Amino acid sequence: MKLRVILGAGALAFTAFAINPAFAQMTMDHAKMGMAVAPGMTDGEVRKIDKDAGKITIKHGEIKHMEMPGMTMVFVVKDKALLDKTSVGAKIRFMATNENGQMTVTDIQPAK
Ligand SMILES: [Cu+2]
Repeated sequence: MKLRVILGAGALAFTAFAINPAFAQMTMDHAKMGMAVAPGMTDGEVRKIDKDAGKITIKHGEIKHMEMPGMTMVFVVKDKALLDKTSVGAKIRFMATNENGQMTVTDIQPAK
């Protein structure tokens, strides 16, 4: 008898999850992601380079594929060798990605 009550409560909880507005929202966001802008190079200017930490501070323009407005921020570089390709004050074009919540630069090219 007691087991039956527990099972009943479990089924109720599952139903509540299925009709939960947060769940519906999650599904909608996923659909929106499918229409997201394809990743592309972003314009920026190097403000600071920390080779030991593998970090670079970039004043960047809008990053459309990450829905991020222009700002100055610190990125982690995927490969520290990328930092040898540029210098403080340089105008660059770079590829930014979100790797497990960490804003990461995967490519740096000099701006033309
Ligand atoms: Cu930013």
